[in-house]
Amino acid sequence: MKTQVAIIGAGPSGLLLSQRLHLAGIESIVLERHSREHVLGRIRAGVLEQGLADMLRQAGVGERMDAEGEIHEGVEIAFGDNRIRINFEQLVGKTVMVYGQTEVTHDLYDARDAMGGRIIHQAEDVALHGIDTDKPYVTFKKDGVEERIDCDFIAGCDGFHGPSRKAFPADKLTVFEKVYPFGWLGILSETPPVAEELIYSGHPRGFALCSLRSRVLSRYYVQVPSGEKVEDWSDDRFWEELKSRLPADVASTLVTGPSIEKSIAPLRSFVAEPLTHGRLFLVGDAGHIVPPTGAKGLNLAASDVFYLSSGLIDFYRAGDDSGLSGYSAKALRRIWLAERFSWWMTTLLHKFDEEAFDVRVKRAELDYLMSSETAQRALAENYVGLPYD
Ligand code: FAS
Ligand code: PHB
Repeated sequence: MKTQVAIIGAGPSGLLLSQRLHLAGIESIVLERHSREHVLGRIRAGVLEQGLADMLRQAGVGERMDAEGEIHEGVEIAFGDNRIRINFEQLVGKTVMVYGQTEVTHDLYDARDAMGGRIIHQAEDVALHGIDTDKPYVTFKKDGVEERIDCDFIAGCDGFHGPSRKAFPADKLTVFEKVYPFGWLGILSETPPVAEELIYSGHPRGFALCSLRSRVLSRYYVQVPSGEKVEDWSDDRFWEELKSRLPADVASTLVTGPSIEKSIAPLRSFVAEPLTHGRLFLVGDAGHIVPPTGAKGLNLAASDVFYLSSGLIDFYRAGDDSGLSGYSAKALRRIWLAERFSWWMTTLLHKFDEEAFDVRVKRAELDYLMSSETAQRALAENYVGLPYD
């Protein structure tokens, strides 16, 4: 097989990149290790920055999002009964779209199908070759048969555990990592959300988040120590723990119900530098991970796709490779700004085994946030998403 861009991974990064390239007349083939059902069974992000929402609209994939998603003008930050609403609209004149990553992936799949996109599922043993030559290629097995795709470029959209980052020569890659001593136990329930907007709650027992997918589908999280097993968390135990971490009036109106999904996600901050080696480009979780406290994971994948697709379009249309050679530096600048914000939100709102001094500093940080419009504007500016340029 031959194509212009071989894309490894059919998550949001790979599918959105394939869609944007197709609309610019650039061919791609997407290789995915799992089935479509498996990919669509994942429950992950819930908040889209305006930049991602606009990209989906431009890619012809925004209709259902605009019909079923919710525009949110703010979020609530609570610490015990101290609460502050961060009013994005009033502070920075922007909003966010609440629409599940699962639905985004669904919509991208439908768009790729409608345009005859080539997505090969259950591709096994994907391997990258010749990435530092001008004729790279990818091999894989499909139904036991060895296949090969010759291409001009490879986009590694294969997430944190994929093969692309591992294809870098060890001496050409530097990684920066912080592993947090806790994870998020998340639950999806067919219950009305407890509030109109998201509530991020810090509490001496640990962090909790009240989110949603629609007016009848709620998404909740509680911080749990690393090593916790999801099977040790009955629904009742989850609901009691969640209530114990929320302001009293919120806890009293919480509608509980059976979980339709329950899982634990570990939290880490991770960046690989550079994101490019030869003809291979890392995109999304393949190149970086953020703790989900800042709702940045999916949104960073989107800005990577924007930068890389723009560079590829300039290359194929005008022979201009400046976007490709500048991709890593440009993407990493926005990545590190989001890493900082996600680390800050996580440190501020989660329970750590801290020294007394650190506890007091955190209390002062919260006091400053609650009392300073400037601090609230800084949070709002980062939460809605820093500009792509
Ligand atoms: P993805 O991991 O989504 O997609 C990578 C794709 O590559 C997958 O489909 C995988 O099957 C495929 N792949 C891997 N290895 C392969 C191989 N060898 N061959 C072929 N294909 C291969 N972000 C938020 O903003 N908020 C959240 O609440 C949130 N929750 C999360 C919960 C979990 C459990 C995880 C893991 C992540 C969460 N994230 C969250 C982050 C998440 O949304 C990512 O940022 C987003 O999925 C990034 O998209 P991709 O870069 O496409 O990576
Ligand atoms: C979610 O709805 O899954 C969600 C929302 C905001 C976050 C993280 C997760 O910061």
